[in-house]
Amino acid sequence: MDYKFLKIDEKENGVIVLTISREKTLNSLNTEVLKELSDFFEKIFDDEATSVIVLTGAGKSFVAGADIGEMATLSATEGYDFGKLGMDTLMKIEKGRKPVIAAVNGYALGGGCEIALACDIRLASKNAKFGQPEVGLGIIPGFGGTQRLIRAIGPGYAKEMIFTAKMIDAERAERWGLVNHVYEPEELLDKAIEMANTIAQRAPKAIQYSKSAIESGSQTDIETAMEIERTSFGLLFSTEDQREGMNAFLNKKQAKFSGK
Ligand code: CO8
Repeated sequence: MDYKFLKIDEKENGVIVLTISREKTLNSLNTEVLKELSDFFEKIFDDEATSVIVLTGAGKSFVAGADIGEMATLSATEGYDFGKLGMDTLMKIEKGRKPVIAAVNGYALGGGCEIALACDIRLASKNAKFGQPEVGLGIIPGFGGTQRLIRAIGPGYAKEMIFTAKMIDAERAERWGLVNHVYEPEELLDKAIEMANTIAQRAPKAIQYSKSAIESGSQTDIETAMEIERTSFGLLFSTEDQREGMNAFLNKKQAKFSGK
C-alpha cells in the first residue's frame, strides 16, 4: 500500500520514524489516515529488520484528534465503524511485538492523545499540549481513551481531563505521569531516536516478551499475571540471546544479539 498521509524514515539499528502528515488539519485522523495506520501497524511488527518505531506528527501538531469534519455527519452505525477502526488500529500498536515510542511534538488531542496512550512510551516537546476535548463536542473519547487514560494517570486526573475538556501542557503531563520526559522542541526527535537506539541494542525477544507480559499482566489478577511473567521468563531460556547475554556478561564482553 502506498501511503498518502504517512512518511516512513528508516534509521540505523532498525529504528523507524513514522510521521503522520496531514498538516492542513493538524494531522487529524480521518478514515483514510486510520486505514493507512492500520495497514502500517498490521505489517511492521512482522518485519524482522524493524526494532523500534518512533511515532510523531508533521508540523506543529502531533495529532489534533479525529477529523471533526468527517465525524460531524456520521450516522450511528458509521460512528460505530469509525470508532472500531480507530480502536482496532490502536490495539495493534498496544499488542504489537515491538516497542512504539510517541514523540509528541505539539497538539495531542482527543484521538491524538489516545494514539499516544496506545504507544509504549511517551516523550514530549515543551510546547506539546494534551487533552480529551470530546465532551465539548457532545461525544466521549472513542478510541479507548476512557480506559487507557485511567490506567496511565489514574481516575482523578483522567476524569479531570475528560470532564473539563481542557488542555494540559507538557510540564503538567510529565507531573501526572502521562509522559516520561519533556524536551526542547528541536531535540525531541533526536531524544526519541536515542532511546529507540538504546532499546534496539537489547535482546529483541526479551523486549517482546516483556511488552506482552506488561500488557497482558496489567489487565488481569496478580496470580495470573505472575504466571504470565514466569512463562515468558522460562521461555527465554530457550533463546540464543539468553546464552549470548549471559556469556557476554561473564566474559566481560558486549553482547551481540541476533533476535533468536
Ligand atoms: N478535525 C478536523 N480539522 C481540524 C481538527 C480536527 N480534529 N483540528 C484542527 N483542524 C483544522 C482546523 O479546522 C483548521 O482548518 P482550516 O484552516 O480549514 O480552518 C486547521 O486544522 C488549523 O487549525 P486551527 O486554525 O484551529 O489552528 P489553531 O492553532 O488556531 O488551533 C487547535 C489549534 C487548538 C488544536 C484547534 O484546531 C482545535 O481545537 N482543534 C480541534 C481539537 C479537537 O477537538 N480534537 C478532538 C476531536 S474529537 C476526537 O478526537 C474523538 C476521538 C474518538 C472518535 C471516536 C469516533 C466514534
